[in-house]
Amino acid sequence: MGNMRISPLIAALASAATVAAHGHVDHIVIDGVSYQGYDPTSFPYQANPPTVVGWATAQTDNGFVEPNSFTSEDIICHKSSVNAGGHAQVAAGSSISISWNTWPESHKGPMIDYLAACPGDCETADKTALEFFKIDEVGLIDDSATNGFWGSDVLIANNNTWLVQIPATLKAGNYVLRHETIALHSAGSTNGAQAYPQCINLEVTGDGTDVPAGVVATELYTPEDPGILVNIYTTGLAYTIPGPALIAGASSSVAQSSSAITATNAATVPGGSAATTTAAGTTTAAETTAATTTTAAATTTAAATSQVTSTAVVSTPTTLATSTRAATPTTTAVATTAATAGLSVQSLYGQCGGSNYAGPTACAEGTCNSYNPYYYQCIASA
Ligand SMILES: [Cu+2]
Repeated sequence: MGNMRISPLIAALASAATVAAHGHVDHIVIDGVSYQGYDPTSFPYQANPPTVVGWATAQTDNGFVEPNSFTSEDIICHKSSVNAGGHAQVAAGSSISISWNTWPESHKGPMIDYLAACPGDCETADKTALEFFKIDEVGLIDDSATNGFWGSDVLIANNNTWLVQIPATLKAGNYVLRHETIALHSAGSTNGAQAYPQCINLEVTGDGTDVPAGVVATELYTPEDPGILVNIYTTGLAYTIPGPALIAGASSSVAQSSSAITATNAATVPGGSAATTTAAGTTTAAETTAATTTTAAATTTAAATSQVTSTAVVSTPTTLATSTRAATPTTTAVATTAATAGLSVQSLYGQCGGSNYAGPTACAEGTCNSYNPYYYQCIASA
């Protein structure tokens, strides 16, 4: 298909037909331990939904927040969000695997993660006062792919899972992780972008001292930001990821891979001890079965009866690209072999070199330009 572009109209029709395929964060995995997320499509209908690490929302259709609502509370942690009743513990410097139940390929856009420190427990924090700082962002990676190869495409290629690293120097304490994709398939029209923020409560441990400055979520974006009002169906797009700059020292993303689940925990409630020892959530089951998921009260009957459907968590690392304007080479990825496999010559705007890159280094058109040690790209000759 080469550089053929799908028109916004066709894309809009396609999205209308696939509304049911929108997704949400089903679970997260920290050091092999899975914690259930908030399921907006089922929990609101349950008399006693489980206490989870994900914030509750009222978007039972897996919907989105439109740009006209970017200054409303809905943009904080999604529509009518309510603080999660529990949290998960994570060491500063560790990575969290955020697993969506599904995501439609047509809904291309950036993947962005923020943290905000809670003054006390995040379970009772005032969401309107949370000040978010950005800890990772991946936007348009390869414009030469049809309609571009985006952060959302990396998510999909990695089993609908996104890996984010908690900054190693972060001060210990309670934080809200705001994980988000912004679908841009209709963003060429005013109020056409779709934000899908979801929040998770974390208790970060460690001996760091950094608490980066942030902004309240209602000031993150405007409907006219170049990364919000943007036609992605053009060639040569230089995409600007919306929101504040990454915090100092952060790389745009860590290498994406999925995490095998070896245990399942319930969320820890405030005042409770670590989840691994709380009675309510005793670690159970799973026993390294990759397909195990997240029932809060994972019972020993598990496997056969638990929601075997949702995950497909595997430990096979993917080799997808993430962009790299990184200060810390050790945590950056690159690769792109998936996007370029099978090609002996790279196309215009495709990657043509960089550490860990295994794809073609010759450009079919233009010349191979080195932007940094991790990313070379075929660009039009001057
Ligand atoms: Cu949609």
